[in-house]
Amino acid sequence: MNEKAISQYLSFILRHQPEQINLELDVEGWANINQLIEKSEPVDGVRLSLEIIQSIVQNSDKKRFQISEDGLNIRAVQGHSNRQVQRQFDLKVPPKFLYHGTAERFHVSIMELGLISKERQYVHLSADINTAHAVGERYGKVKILTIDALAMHNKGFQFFQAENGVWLVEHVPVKFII
Ligand code: HQG
Repeated sequence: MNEKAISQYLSFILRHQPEQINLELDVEGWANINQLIEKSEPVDGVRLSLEIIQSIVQNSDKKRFQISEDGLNIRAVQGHSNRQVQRQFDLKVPPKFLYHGTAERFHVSIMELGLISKERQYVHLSADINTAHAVGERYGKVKILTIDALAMHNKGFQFFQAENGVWLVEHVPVKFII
């Protein structure tokens, strides 16, 4: 079984395109697990089952998914682009610095526009450089940006933290990128 491919499929459905399989997500991102199992397409020839889903949720390196306490529902905790989902995250005071890993080739544009969320609802930041590196690596030669998060907070920017530790903010203006 290709756990990575199944995890990517779940990310695609639960963050971006539930419409593709006519699955409903509520405003907090929850989908009914039985409906997900019924409606999902096979991944590399493997049909989703409750056991497979539970194993993916437990093994997800970034803790991308959450199963509700009653076991009935599943969601991606962050990373949504789907506009049906408008999760309420807790406001949190960030540490002095947060990090964002990106590609070197995006740097010029970032230093013009700041960090923008593009397709997603938030810019994603991490508290440690290694995570930022892993995120940036997906795009090629990595550029790590240090964000003066506490200064942003002091200017009234709202920071949120998802259940898996990822920091979220709507936009990072250029002057806070160190
Ligand atoms: C870049 C994955 C040009 C930004 C990761 C990033 C993360 C700009 C890309 C999570 C820009 C957007 C999110 C500007 C931002 N000009 N480029 N002004 N502002 N960008 O995928 O942060 O494995 O939407 O630097 O690990 O890369 O899927 O965001 O390179 O946690 O669970 O535009 O997704 O998690 O890309 O990644 P993304 P991200 P999963």
